[in-house]
Amino acid sequence: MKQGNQTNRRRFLQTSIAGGVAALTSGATAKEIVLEPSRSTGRDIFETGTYGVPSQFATSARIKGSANGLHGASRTPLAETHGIITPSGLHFEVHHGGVPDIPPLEHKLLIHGMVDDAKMFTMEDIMRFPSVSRTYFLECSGNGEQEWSSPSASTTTVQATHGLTSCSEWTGVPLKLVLNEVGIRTDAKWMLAEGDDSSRMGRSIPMWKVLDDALLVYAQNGEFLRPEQGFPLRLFVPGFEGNMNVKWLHRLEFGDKPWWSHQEVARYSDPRPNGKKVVFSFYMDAKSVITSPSSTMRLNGPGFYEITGLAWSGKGKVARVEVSTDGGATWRDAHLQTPIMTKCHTRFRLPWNWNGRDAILQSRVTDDTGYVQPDYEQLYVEKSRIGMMHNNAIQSWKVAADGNVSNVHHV
Ligand SMILES: Nc1nc2c(c(=O)[nH]1)N[C@H]1C(S)=C(S)[C@@H](COP(=O)(O)O)O[C@H]1N2
Ligand SMILES: [Mo]
Repeated sequence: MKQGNQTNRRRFLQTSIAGGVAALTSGATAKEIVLEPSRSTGRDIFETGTYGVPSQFATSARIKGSANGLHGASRTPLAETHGIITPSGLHFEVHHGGVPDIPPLEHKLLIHGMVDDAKMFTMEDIMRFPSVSRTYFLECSGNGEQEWSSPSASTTTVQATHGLTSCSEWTGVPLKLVLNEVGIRTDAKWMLAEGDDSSRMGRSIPMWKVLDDALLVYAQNGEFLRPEQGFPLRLFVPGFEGNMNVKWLHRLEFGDKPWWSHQEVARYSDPRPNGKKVVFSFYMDAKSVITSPSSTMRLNGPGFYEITGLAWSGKGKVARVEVSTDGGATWRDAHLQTPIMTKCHTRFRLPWNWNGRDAILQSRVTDDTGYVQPDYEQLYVEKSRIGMMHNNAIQSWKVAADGNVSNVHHV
């Protein structure tokens, strides 16, 4: 039996090499491989607790309270996540007033204002409505803020430059179903969503979005929301800036005009070159970034590497991702991994044979509205020279001849 496995293994390695991966410089040849005898019995099921944890050898690390000035933020280590789903425990977090611990049996959602019948819903009431599960990205509009205002150090990783985006399967109730129970008056044009944390986060959401795809979310990646993501209930407005996805949701008020809350007037508004500020920008524009190779990684000599990364758009699906290895002089289409879903991270991949010379890696996404991700020069013109929110410019990583990859911001 064991003999058979060894032969299979040898055959597998031989076919791989014959199959055209000869450019790989690492990996032992079959004749060097000596299989160890079977291991002794491993750990028992419950030895590491009743909830599974990653391997002790998996080194994914979070940066909590990272150096971008945002109050209470952690970032997703994008270089160390695979596929499109962010593990719940690595979902980025932004808290304006800490994380409250809310007992779900005590939690209630008040729906009032321009409605026929104001009502209070328990979590049990909400979960009795028909639910849906949808995979969406969530991105803080402050993602990349530092890169825009004052380009950060060459050792800044993709976690620090782009880690305020994550992607999960969210389960919840379409908000419009619940609204049938209260009867929204026809003159209601806006909804205020308010959180039950100390920041009392309040955002005005336009009625058309409420009736389109807004969700009352209670679960994430197959289990209840983490406290940090808004347990027991959060508003989800797919493709809209993170801030509008109000966590610990306890109040929805309907009215005929926006509330001009502190968040929308002071913080989540965008300066423009003409000195004016744009409010209610809502959408996260199409954006992409190469997650590997990326800053602080090291390439082990010339040869084959896979360039891979993530692309997304708050307005729809990713239609195309192009990759440049020469600082934007030439571009090649990357392979888009299916499924490609609306308002969802899409994984792209491109094989690359590195010749060992200096290279500048960039990615550029086009979404299905035809919108193309801008470079920094375009961003300066279209948005602002010194910006804060909604940086979706093309990111550049430099691969030096010694294999070291660094953040060169833009070229
Ligand atoms: N109640 C409440 N909702 C909130 C926040 C908050 O501080 N309190 N932060 C907002 C911001 S700025 C962002 S970017 C997202 C972050 O969601 P996450 O922590 O689940 O990633 O939640 C938003 N919803
Ligand atoms: Mo945010």
